[in-house]
Amino acid sequence: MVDVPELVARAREGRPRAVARLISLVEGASPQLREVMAALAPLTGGAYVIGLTGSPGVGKSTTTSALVTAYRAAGKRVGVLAVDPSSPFSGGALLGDRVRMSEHASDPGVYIRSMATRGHLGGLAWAAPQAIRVLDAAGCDVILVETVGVGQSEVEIAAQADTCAVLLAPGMGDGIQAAKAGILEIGDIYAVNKADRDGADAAARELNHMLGLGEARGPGDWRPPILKMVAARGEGVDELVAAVEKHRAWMDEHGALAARRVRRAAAEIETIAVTALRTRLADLHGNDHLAGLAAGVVAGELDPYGAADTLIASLKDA
Ligand SMILES: Nc1nc2c(ncn2[C@@H]2O[C@H](COP(=O)(O)OP(=O)(O)OP(=O)(O)O)[C@@H](O)[C@H]2O)c(=O)[nH]1
Ligand SMILES: [Mg+2]
Repeated sequence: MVDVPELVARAREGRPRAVARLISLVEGASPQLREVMAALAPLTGGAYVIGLTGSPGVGKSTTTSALVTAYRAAGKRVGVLAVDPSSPFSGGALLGDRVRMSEHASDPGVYIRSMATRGHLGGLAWAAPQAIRVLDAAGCDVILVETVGVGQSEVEIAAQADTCAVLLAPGMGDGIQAAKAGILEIGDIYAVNKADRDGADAAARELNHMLGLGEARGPGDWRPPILKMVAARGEGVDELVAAVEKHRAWMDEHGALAARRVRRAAAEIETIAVTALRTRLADLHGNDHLAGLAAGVVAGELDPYGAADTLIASLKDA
């Protein structure tokens, strides 16, 4: 058993091991999480969450690392949550990201953590917001969430950030891939990275065209800018930081930040509730009540809707 108040107090002091421990509790779906989240709740809300998404290999981690450098130079404490769709739910840093982030490894003002999507009942949609809460409560001013733009929950996590940056790179069909993945609807900022390669201008034009097609904006609406970057050389990163600032200011002015955070919390609550219900339903598998209802449906004595209603009603007393 973990001494939660003690651990939270240490995390609040910015001790990296306490922060890591709390995120491990999230990853392990610890029964103590309820207590952890109750203790963290009054400490959250101070961090600004920036989502970065895009196709595999467009330069998200390189950009994230460059953003860390920029925000550190501005004296901010920074948290990084890198979400990886393929690796096991290990909690360790990914090899490639470890290399790209290595310059920040010894900086006590930076927390870097990677999480994988598999291996948990509620999945990433359940775990990521809670990991963000830990980083927020630990005093991070800025939290960068890198998710690869494939898969619904990865895309959603980026979309639920305060500001969502979508990265593309020049190359055949990247824009089309982005459209397929649904990431052309979610960007508050678009950046064509690897602008040192041929085709960056064409990619930016294509993107501009594709964004224009779906446009139904009013005069006061936010217009997502399209930037060009060479993240590997840090070029265009200041412009990205400036665009985030501008988006933030726009949201403040329009009450959009509060609305977005309410939407994010609603999604978080819903995921926790649905996961809890699914766990309870799974516990019913093979139990006599469900078996009895199923037998009734097979025999034609019950219809499946009526049986499901009975099952849901029984959860209330369970
Ligand atoms: N030429 C060029 N290469 C870049 C640039 N930015 C990143 N790269 C390279 O592109 C490769 C992928 O970069 P990452 O930052 O790991 O990309 P990612 O989007 O995080 O990749 P995944 O997390 O695997 O989806 C690396 O070899 C980088 O060095 C750039 O501006 N120009
Ligand atoms: Mg990466």
